[in-house]
Amino acid sequence: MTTNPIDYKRVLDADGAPVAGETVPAIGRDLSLRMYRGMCETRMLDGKMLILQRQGRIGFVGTAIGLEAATIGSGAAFDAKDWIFPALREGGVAVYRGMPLLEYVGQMFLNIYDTSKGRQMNNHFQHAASNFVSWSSCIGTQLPHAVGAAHAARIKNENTVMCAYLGDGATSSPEFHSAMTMAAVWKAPVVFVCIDNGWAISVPSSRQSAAPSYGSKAEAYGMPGVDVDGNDILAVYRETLNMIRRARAGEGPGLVALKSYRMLGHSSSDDPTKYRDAQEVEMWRRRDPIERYRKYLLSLGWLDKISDEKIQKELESEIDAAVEANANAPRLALRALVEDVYSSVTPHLRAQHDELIRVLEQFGDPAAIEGRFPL
Ligand SMILES: Cc1ncc(C[n+]2csc(CCOP(=O)(O)OP(=O)(O)O)c2C)c(N)n1
Ligand SMILES: [Mg+2]
Repeated sequence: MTTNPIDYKRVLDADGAPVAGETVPAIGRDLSLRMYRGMCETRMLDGKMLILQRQGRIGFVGTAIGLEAATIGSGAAFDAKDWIFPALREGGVAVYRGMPLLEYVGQMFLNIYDTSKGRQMNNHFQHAASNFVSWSSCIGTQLPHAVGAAHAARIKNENTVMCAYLGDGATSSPEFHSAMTMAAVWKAPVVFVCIDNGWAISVPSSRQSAAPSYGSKAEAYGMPGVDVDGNDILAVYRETLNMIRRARAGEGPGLVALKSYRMLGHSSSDDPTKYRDAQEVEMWRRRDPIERYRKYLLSLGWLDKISDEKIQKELESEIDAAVEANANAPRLALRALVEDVYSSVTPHLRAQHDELIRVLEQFGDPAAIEGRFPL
């Protein structure tokens, strides 16, 4: 069991210099820069989506600002053939794995580019081509799904590993217990990646559990657990990869607990100043994961001011182009509400659809009057 003080695995110190005696993952320049780009893309997307939300153009945003090392570092350790079962903040991992920005932003607008066809709340991504499963707002439900998929993959000899993301809050869900129990009993090839971002809405992670650490929870279920400095992308990558390798070799599941911090509110509907201390936020601002990794890349000469600016400019124009293409994209047809679930639309769904059309014809298009029905 992890004893206090918690031994958070680290590769880079606070200034981005390798910690003496720690193994730096041998990932080379290209992957190192790809991961950096993924972190920057995640942050920029979040910033741009927040602006759209504040402009009233999209309904909701939950950001990963401050968590980019935890999300991208863990996501990058999985193979393309592996499956990702996201929690609430891993949209950047979908993009890293190849989700087109047009679809990402389309999911935010809930228009024709949204591959869930408006059946999800926005900011709930999916990308079938990269085995990124549609995420669920119901905390913890993805965990048994990931374990079932891992068990099936093992029976089918597929050599795939499932990634089960969860937040600190999700460790209190019944599904966490079921999933951890069965994963270990079945020796299922699944890696649980718990991003402890300090908060579950207004509940601090220190009040979520009295366990010595989130990583220490693994022991009771009979699997290894590790606590990692979640703002150190190289430590996140290294420790996640260790667990993936074990799982792929048939040695069973593992839990990687990433200590990080949610810099903004729970979502665009939340005001975190109501329940947390500005000093705490300030302390974590000084531990920014992107700054830390940038310093490391600069020190190696793999990045310099000019190439960094080039990356930022490219990202900005790619994201702006995706926003532009979405801003005027057609909305989904109303009939999309009832299509695709059954091979043909059932009588009761048809009746509901026809009733909706009747109401719209009688009272007018809600979009034309900013979403309000004139009732
Ligand atoms: C089953 C269930 N219970 C409660 C909620 C309300 N809820 C939404 S997010 C959240 C907190 C989740 O915290 P955590 O798992 O730490 O994820 P984070 O938002 O910090 O990434 C809660 C309680 C929910 N969505 N589902
Ligand atoms: Mg949390």
